Amino acid sequence: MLLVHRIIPRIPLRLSQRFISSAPAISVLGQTFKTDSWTNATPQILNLVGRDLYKDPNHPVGILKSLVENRFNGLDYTFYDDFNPVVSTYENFDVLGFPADHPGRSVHDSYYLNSKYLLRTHTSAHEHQCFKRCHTPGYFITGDVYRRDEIDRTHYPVFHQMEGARQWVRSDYKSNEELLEKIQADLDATPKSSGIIVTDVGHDPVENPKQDYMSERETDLIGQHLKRTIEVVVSEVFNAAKIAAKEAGSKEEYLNEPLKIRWVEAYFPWTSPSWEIEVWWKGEWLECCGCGLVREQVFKNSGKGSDTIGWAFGIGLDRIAMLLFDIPDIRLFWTQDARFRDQFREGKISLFSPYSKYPGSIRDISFWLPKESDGEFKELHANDLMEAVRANAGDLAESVKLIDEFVHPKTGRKSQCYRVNYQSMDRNVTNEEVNRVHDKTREELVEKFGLELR
Ligand code: FA5
Ligand code: MG
Repeated sequence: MLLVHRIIPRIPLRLSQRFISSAPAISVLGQTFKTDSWTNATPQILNLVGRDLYKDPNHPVGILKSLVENRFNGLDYTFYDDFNPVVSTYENFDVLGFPADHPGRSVHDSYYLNSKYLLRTHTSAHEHQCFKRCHTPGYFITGDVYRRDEIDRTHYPVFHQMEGARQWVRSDYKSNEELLEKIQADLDATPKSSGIIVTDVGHDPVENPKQDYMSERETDLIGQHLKRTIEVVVSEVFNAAKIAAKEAGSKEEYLNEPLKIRWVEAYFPWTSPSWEIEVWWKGEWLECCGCGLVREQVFKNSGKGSDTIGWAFGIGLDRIAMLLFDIPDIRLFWTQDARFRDQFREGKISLFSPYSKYPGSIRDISFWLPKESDGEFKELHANDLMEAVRANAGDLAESVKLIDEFVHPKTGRKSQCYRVNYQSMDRNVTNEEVNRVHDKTREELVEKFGLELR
């Protein structure tokens, strides 16, 4: 089914223009958006909108989603997975208190349909709606999120997040004492995780403070409730991964050790204090989830105000699913190849067995950056180069790396060289095809950004 339709084919543009289409409008999931100078969502990206991998019960991302949801079934949470990925800048940024100059708002980092609408960059874009309309104390939201980013085995411009949140309304209780007792009771009712070692840093009272509208006791209890909830998610998932690895015959040392996790302090504009959780997995700390106590302003913007206190977290599903199912390349999630898709079944964690490895084909792009009239060279944002590669190569682009950079001592001109590995997961690629794709990308970079190829 064709869910996304571009009205007019793209035409090449000049150096300083940021939009990719002169089409007057683009349509996404049946809604039409007038384009303007902010429009930078490419047809390749728009084609992925509506694929809804997380709703497929037999897809690794869908299996992971169900694993988490089932754990919290019956614990007063509502599960949402139907929000439109097109959101307003108000929902994605303003309502959460992102400052006007926050880098996340930049056209280099996000995919805009126009100056008012973008593809959500995180599931937090729906927090205020859920706080407003949810009839249970907590909720989960799952969805696809979109970010312009580098190209390699763990980065893809679309990935999946699961948002969790929980609120307590002060006026529901006769006294603050009663409220605190309820939070304590909810904490006691939260399943305890087993077989994990947790390091907790607490929070810095100045850099990562409690909010004025909450007491020390509220902050402490709700923080504990938040952390215990996330620890349950993490231990559930990673212990399942260990069982799957053992079943598949792995004898690796780490499978018999308790899971190590640590809390580190973080910053998000709409939570305070804030943290991230990291998991020690095969020799490195892996960042899984950002979280914190929701700021009063979000509750105010949801029509609730100082009467409500609570927490929220956002967990990335793809990297965890890669570990869980032993999937080596994030692009595999998007393949339609039955040799991938037929390996996974609802409710079951199983390790991926690679069906074959096709050789890669390396090409470099070397160029001089253009000079401005004042003699300064104009930088090319790496994400703009990544987009040009993606636009022409699609999922053939396995990785793109900056491998060389220098300024000419005499002319002061700056040169860069990026290396692209073209490698399909599903088939052999011919040299002719790679050359054609690579040449198109080079031409496009010259036309759009005024680069001089070397
Ligand atoms: C956020 O997106 C916040 N919305 C999380 C949050 C929610 C904080 C609620 C506070 C309250 P962050 O950009 O760090 O935060 O992303 C959250 C998680 O998504 C990361 O921990 C990581 O697991 C995953 N993630 C982030 N970027 C990528 C990427 N490019 N590819 C795959 N996973 C990613
Ligand atoms: Mg982060």
